[in-house]
Parts: sequence; structure tokens; C-alpha cells
Amino acid sequence: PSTIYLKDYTPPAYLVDSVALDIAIHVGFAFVSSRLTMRRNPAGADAALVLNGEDLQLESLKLDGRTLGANDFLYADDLLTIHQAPEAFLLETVVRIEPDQNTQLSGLYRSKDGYFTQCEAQGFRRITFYPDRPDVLAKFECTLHADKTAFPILLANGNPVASGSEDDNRHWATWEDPFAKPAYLFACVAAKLDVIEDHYVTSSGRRVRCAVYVEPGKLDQCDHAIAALKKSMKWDEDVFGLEMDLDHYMIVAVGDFNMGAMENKGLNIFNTKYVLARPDTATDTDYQNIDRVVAHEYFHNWTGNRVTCRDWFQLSLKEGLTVFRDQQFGMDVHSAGVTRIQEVRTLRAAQFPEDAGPMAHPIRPESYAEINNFYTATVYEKGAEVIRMIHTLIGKDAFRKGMDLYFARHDGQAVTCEDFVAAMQDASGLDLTQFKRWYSQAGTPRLVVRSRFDAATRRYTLEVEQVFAHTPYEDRMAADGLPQARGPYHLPIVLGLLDADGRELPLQLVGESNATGSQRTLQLREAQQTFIFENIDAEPVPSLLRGFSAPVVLDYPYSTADLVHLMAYDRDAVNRWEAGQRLATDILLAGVTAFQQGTGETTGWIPQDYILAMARLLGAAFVEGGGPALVAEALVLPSENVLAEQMGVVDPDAIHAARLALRRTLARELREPLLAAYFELKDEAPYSPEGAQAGKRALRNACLGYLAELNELSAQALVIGHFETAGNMTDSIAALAAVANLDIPARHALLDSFYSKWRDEALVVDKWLQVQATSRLPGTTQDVRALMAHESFDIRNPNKVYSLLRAFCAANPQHFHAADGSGYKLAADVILQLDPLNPQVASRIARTFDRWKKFDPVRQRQARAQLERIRAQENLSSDVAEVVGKALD
Ligand code: B3K
Ligand code: ZN
Repeated sequence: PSTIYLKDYTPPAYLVDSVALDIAIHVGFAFVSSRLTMRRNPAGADAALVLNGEDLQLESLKLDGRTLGANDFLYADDLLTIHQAPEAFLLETVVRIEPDQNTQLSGLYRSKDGYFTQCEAQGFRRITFYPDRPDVLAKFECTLHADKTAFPILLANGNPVASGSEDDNRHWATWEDPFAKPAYLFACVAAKLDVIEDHYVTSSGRRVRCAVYVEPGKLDQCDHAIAALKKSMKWDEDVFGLEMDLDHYMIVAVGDFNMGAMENKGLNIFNTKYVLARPDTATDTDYQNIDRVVAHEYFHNWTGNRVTCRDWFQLSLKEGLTVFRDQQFGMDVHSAGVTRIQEVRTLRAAQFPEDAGPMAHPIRPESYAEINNFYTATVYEKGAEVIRMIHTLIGKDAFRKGMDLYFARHDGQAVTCEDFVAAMQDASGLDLTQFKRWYSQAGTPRLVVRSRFDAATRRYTLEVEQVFAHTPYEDRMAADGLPQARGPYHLPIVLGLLDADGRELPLQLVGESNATGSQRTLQLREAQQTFIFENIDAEPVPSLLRGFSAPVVLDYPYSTADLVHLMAYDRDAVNRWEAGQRLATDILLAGVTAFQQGTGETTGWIPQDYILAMARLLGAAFVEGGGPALVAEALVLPSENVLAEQMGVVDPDAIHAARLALRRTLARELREPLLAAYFELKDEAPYSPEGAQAGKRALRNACLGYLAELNELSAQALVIGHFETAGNMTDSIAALAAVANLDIPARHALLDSFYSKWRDEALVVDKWLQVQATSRLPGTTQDVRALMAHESFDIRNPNKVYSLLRAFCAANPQHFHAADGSGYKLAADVILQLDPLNPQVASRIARTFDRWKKFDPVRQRQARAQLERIRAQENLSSDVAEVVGKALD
């Protein structure tokens, strides 16, 4: 695939003032007529008129009413070039498309209940000819025609302006969007759907109709989504002063969707997974995710839609910022500590490995082959961390001023990441020049921190050094002649110092006249920088990077005693959790070595101190602040994948064995408190997904998970009883996941009964597939293959592929990385089968090979063989070709 460079950006040669679309849906095909009012861009290059078009059959082409002949234009390689276009003109095209054949789910496509669209990033060109780039903003009007009985609902962006009936039992509707927008925010729907309606009155008194459209019969699963929408509307007014600007805000749920959801102006299209919820079908996590995704798409209305991206290299401008906003929302409406811990976990599980692998890129890459490959953890999650650092460095009030300034300057524009940073800099007065390196440097920096205490001078010194990772990204930049200026980052280190009793020390840096507060935000700018604290009587334990104040790897030589101390006393919830994770990581890595040496089973590598600390933690669930939800987080050991990142050469079998041995040991040693907590936490109240109740459930299910590790009939009976008496999906899936790991006769019976109960609820069947795909039992790889032939599986449905195959590849490392290559072979088979159907989804599966070079030579050989087999496939999509090509590089 060819590479596209940020440095090659040029403004569009032509602009579009208005678009009138007419989409007539028939059996097996659709006609799309478009009328584009266009003019030359005064600020653009003197280039030809070129429109994008993909899989379009051109029926007619007129310029200012004159039909263009074969010599007037050229349609080749997905581009329509019109020779000699005037300064201003009306361009009319008619194309025929085949939405029923559109298995890519990009553009206009068929799903069970009707027709839906997905246009970001470049799907609009699969609907009609258009300058399909985000810096072309136009006003859209859209008329839809379809069969009245089969597709009674006709929707597009903005406001409904007219509708009527036609011959042959057909009807039509016209929608008009008052806001100019890029084509990627266009959406339309023609389907049979049920709708639930509500309204929200904005702070200035605008009455907004809020509507959620779902598959017929699912209205009882919409309440949470609509409540989340109204909560988001209120939050954005309260926190950022941002109001809804339309009279209609619609969310449409569709079962076939490549990702989570899409922020089309006034007409969000959502994966059903982030809309539908009922206590018996959705877990607490599902409810939380719905809150977050609904909020995310809603927040895009300002950060993304009102102010959009100049080009796709700027993707993090809208995504990093909007993720940051949905994270802040999450911290406000749920527990702040738990929310932040979960974010740190995601970052470490998904972004750090990406930053250390073949696809490493900065949050604003300089080049890409396929833009769909850059909707990544880096652009989203690290992008959000970068925004968060600005927030931490300049403070909440200046950040709000910066946002206000950003909108004052850029409302209605397509802008760059520089524009955002400039607004923050101008509003705060803080020089962010150096900070901008976060936008152009790839890799996770390591902060090496060393401390020194001098009793004579009563000084405590922290020496901080920034160590940069070398990534293949730099090599590619160098090969392309793009010099990568590399240098130290500007970042906030939020810290506190704890004395031997766990109290926080007052902080006074050298040069300050007195101590102020016990928590500081230090600004690190140098490659090596020293911070000296005065009036310190005894060596403290440093609590560094509180709240995970920067997306870095912290290297500080904490002793076991230090970590146990922080686990017990740190006032920062994230660092209390972090101390436990560090301790567990140290222990597990020792366990890995022990297993490699054949002494793992003795569990001599598990220190008693750790078990005591975990026991204390469990006891604290009922007393101290934070409570059960935080304790539940602390009970989760670092994942196998996160542990793998800590090793030079990954040994997935030893990692699996060590982690399992530690879980079993904890279960055995803490058996009584785990049982006590399990019974104590039983909640008789009617189900609510809200924090307090969900937190208790999380801890109770975590206890159950540990107890299930006891190889005892009574523990198994407990799990089975938990399943059979579960009053909600959170509890039943927790039990089922535990049972899926047990080689006991009840396993089959429980999985079968779950399936027969839920076979008609697609999202629940997804969970059923996932617990089997992530089972640790031998034979899982064959089971996954067999499930691909099960009646419930459909390779054309992304949710099914993610639940069964992505879960297997990404969340079952022991089997995916089996030394015999069976896991890699399965993944490659799926990628090759899926690529011609849906390259975006195939490419996501291909990404699970990213870390293949970290494994031993035997596994590397197996992985390479499969990667080469994929690369050799004819007509490979640019999506998969880029991922596999970079992996093999
Ligand atoms: N902006 C969309 C993502 C589109 C992905 C296209 N491959 C959803 C979101 O981030 O809100
Ligand atoms: Zn987004």
C-alpha cells in the first residue's frame, strides 16, 4: 500500500457549499443522486477538480446542467477527475450502489433491520462522489426513499423538513442539517425500528428531542442509554458550558457495526453493545460502558463536530480530547478512583504494548498507509493522557479558559493539534512549546527516579531521568527523510511523601520559604532533573506519579516494605492500587523464573508479607474510604499480557503457571476472609448498576473467582449455586466465566443452559462465546474453531468476531501463543477469510500478532510463517497489508 504523509497536506482546490442528496433504496441496489454546489477555494492550489468515489457505478454526470462526455472526465483508481471545471458550478451525479453486498460496513450497508451508514473516516465516498476529506465543510440536505412496510423509519442528520408517500408502497423523507459539516459526519438510516423518546431542556431553554431507535422488541433495553444521554447533556453544560445545538438528537442502535459508535451530527449510530441493557442481559461493566460511550459521542458534538480535524493526521485532536472528556465525566458520575484505575489498566494493557511494537506511532503520526489502522489506543488513550497532562499542568480553571478560547477561535473550522495547544497556552500563559513533543514522539518514556536522604542536612533528593524508547517509527521516519527531533518531554509529576506512620509530610522545595501542602505537581522538563525537599526528618516513602499523572513507565527501586506501606497508607487511590500491582508484578516475575527452573509449584517465591497485605486489604473493604469497588480492583492481578511486557523473552506458559499459582495460593491462604466477604456482600436490594451496589458485586464476584480456584467440591458448588441463583447478568457471567475454566461435568450443562436461555439475545450470546474463547482449559483452540461453525456464529458480524476470535487472540495468551503454532494458525485462517469481507475487522485481528518478536525462536518461527502466509494472499486489503507488513519489517 502507498504511504500518505502529513507533510504533503495541501488545502482543498475546491469547496462545497451545499449538498443535496437523494437516496432511493430498492431491492438489491440503491440510486444516489447528488447535487453539489461547488466553487474554487481561494486559498487552495490551482489544481484539477478531483472527487473520491469507491465502488460506485456512475450513471450520469452533469456540470451546470450539461451532461459530461467521456472526454470531460476520468474515473479511475477511486478518483473522479473533471477536466476544466469553472470557478463556481453545480455538479450533479447519479450513482448506483449495492448496499446489500457491502460487507465492509463502511458507507451504506444492510443490516438485519434495514440500511445504515458509517462514513468515518472515508465511507462517504462509497455512497457518492465527493471531496471526501474533513476540511471540506458543507451544508447537507438528504432525501431518502424506501419501501414503507419494510423500512418505516427514514432518518438523516438535522431536522425533518418534509415527507410523503409514493407509488409502489414507498415513502420518502427529507432532512436538513443546519450546520456545515465534513462528509464523515453524514449519516442516514432506512429501517424498521422501535423508538423511545424523551426530551432535554438546555440551559438556554432549547427543547431537544432525545430519541433512541432500536430493533423492534428491544424498547425495554433503552432506558439506561437515554438517561446517559441526558446526564451527558447536563454535564457538558455544567463543566464546559457547552449546549446541545440541535432540536433532534437521535441514537440508532445496529447489530452490525465495526466499532463502538459514531458521532454523526444529531444522528449517532451505535453498536447495540453500547445501547441495549437490562439487568438480566447486561453486566455492570456494560452499563458503565454505555454511560461512557453515549457521553463520548455526545461530547463529540463540540469536540469533533463543531470544531473538526483539518486532516486525519489530526485525529487525536478530536479523539484524545473527547476521550479525556468522557473520562472526566466517568470520574464525576462514578467513583473517581476506580475509573482512573481502570483507565490506567487499559493504557498499560493496550497502549504501552502498541508503543513498544511495530505499529508504534505518536498521537499525531506523520504517515500512514490506511487511516482505519490509526484509530488506536495511542491516538485515543494516550491522546487523552496528553490532554490530561495539560489539564494537570495548567489547572482546571485555565483549562476551561483554554477550551472557551478554542471554541471562540475555531467554531465551524477544521483545525490542527497546534491550534488546540495554542489555545491552552494562550489561556494559561504556560509555554507549551516543549510539551508539543508529546504529539510527535512515539514510544513510552521511562522515568528513572532515584532518591537520597541526608539526615545531616534533613534533605530528601529525587533525581529524575527520562529514558526514551527507540521505536521502528523513528527508523521509518529516517528512511523517509523525515528527521525526528527527539528531546525530553515536559510532564507533570504529582507526588507526596509518606513517613513511617503513613502520614503525609509537608513539602518544601529548596528555595521556598516554607512548606505548602503535602502534595505537589512537579514540572519535569529536563532529561535529568533534581528536586530537593527540605526539613525532612527521616527517610520517607515517595508516592510518585499520583493519579498516574503522566503516561510513562516509572522505574523506582521500591522495596517490598515500601510497597506494602503505600498499599496501606497512600491517600491516592491509584497509587495504593499501583503499589499492589508493582508488588504482584515483582512476585510474579520471580514466579516465572521459578517455573522456568522447575521449582514454581513449591510457591516458595510468594512472600508471606504479600499475603498479609492482601488479607488486610480484603478486611479494609468494609471500613475505609473507597470500599469494595477499589478492593475489587486491587484483587485483580496484573494480566498475563501486561506481565509479558516486562520480560525480555516472553514465556507464556511460565507466566500462566505463575499467575495461576499465585491465585491459587491466595485463594487457599485467604479462604476464610474470601468466604466471609462473599457472604457478607450479598445484596438483596433490587438491581441497580450504580456505583455502590456494583462495587459490592465486583468484590463479591472477585472473591468468587478466587474461591473457584480451590480444587474442592464445595467451592465448585458455590460457583454453580452462584450461577443458578444469579439475579442479574453480572453475577451469572461471573459464575459462567469461572466454570468455563473448570474441567467438571457441570461445565457443559451450564454453558448449554445459558445458551438455550439466551440464544435470541445476540449480545448475551457474544458473552457466551467470549467466556469459552478465554477459557484456560486445554482444547480451547479446538473449541474456538468448533464454535466458528456453531449456529450462533457469523463471521460477517463484527461483534461475533470480536467476542470469539479477538478475545481468543488478545485475552488468551497461553493458547494464542501455543508453541505448536495452533493459535497463530487459527488467527491467520480467520484473517484470510475475513479480509475480503471486512478488512477493518480483519486488520484488528491481525494486530494481535504485534508482539510476536518478543517470543522465543520456536514461537517466532510459527508466527512468522503465518504472517508470511497472510502477506502472500492476493488482493490483500491495505488495512491488513499495513499491519502485517509493519509486523514483518
Ligand atoms: N469517531 C468514531 C470512530 C470511527 C472509526 C472509523 N474506522 C467513533 C468515536 O471515536 O467516537
Ligand atoms: Zn471518538
